[in-house]
Amino acid sequence: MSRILNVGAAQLGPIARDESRQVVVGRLLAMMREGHARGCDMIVYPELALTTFFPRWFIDDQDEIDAYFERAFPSPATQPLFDEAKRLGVGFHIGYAELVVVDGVTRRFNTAVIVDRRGNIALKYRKIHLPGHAEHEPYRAFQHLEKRYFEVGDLGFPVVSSMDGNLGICICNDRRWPESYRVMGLQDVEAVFIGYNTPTHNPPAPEHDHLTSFHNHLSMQSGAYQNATWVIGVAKAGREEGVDQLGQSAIIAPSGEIVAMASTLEDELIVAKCNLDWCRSYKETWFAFEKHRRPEHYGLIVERTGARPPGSAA
Ligand code: ING
Repeated sequence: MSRILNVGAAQLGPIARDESRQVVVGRLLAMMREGHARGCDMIVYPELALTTFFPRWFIDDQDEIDAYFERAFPSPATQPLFDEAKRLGVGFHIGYAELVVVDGVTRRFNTAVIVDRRGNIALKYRKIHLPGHAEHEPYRAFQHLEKRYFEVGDLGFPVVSSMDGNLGICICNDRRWPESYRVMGLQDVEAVFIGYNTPTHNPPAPEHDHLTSFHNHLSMQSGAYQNATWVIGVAKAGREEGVDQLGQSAIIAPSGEIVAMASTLEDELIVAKCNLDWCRSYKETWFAFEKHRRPEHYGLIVERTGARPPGSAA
């Protein structure tokens, strides 16, 4: 009997700066109900799915910044998501800005969780590859201040056995780094959920703008194929507070093939039947890690951070 995970990738259109969590949660619930009606077991929402993508602005008032964060999850505004998921018997993945006080120190992370069909948080992940910059850079048409507003995640890239499969998470820029997938691949991951907010213009490198979509799918399709896992990439899309963000949410098989893709820049649910057993034919042949990997030759990947040309001093 194959292990089938019926996945609904719930792409979000823009969220306005002043849009309340209650209104956003209403949008999320509508897609959860649609997904349930279409047979989904798991609904996948984007990165920072509860608010507008606030790192696009330089905000110097900490209270204003912290208003974008969740101090509890579920919180009163998000509890309806947990309640409805439990009532419908579906699981979901969602990204949010997490504020937590540990030993009297306030910590802030770009976080995502998987909630199982009983409403329990089965996995939490805190974004590790924070793109952008930490200081105000006025030359930019818009900022990308994730390095300012969030700490680097401290949970690694964990994989959990839940919903009858091995599930993992990474967030947005993480999907461009092969290490993210490989660490999960070495935990036998079978489905990776990835929310993203990706502007179609990158101020430091406008010459890449026309390749934003290609680089998005290239990264996720490679990660899927090279680690024999499903990858579900879900966008917050459209023109959000004047910034155009990529859509093209996609459900990608372990073969690297895109089996479903969004075609709008709005709230759009795309659904696919993910046969988790399809991973096996790759994990037991091309990517039988135990048989074929040679870690004794991979030392630089962990020992060295930045690239150094041949002959350069240590
Ligand atoms: N976003 C981008 C990503 O890697 C980025 C980073 C910033 C791309 C600016 C283009 C322009 O898809 C996030 N949130 O990591």
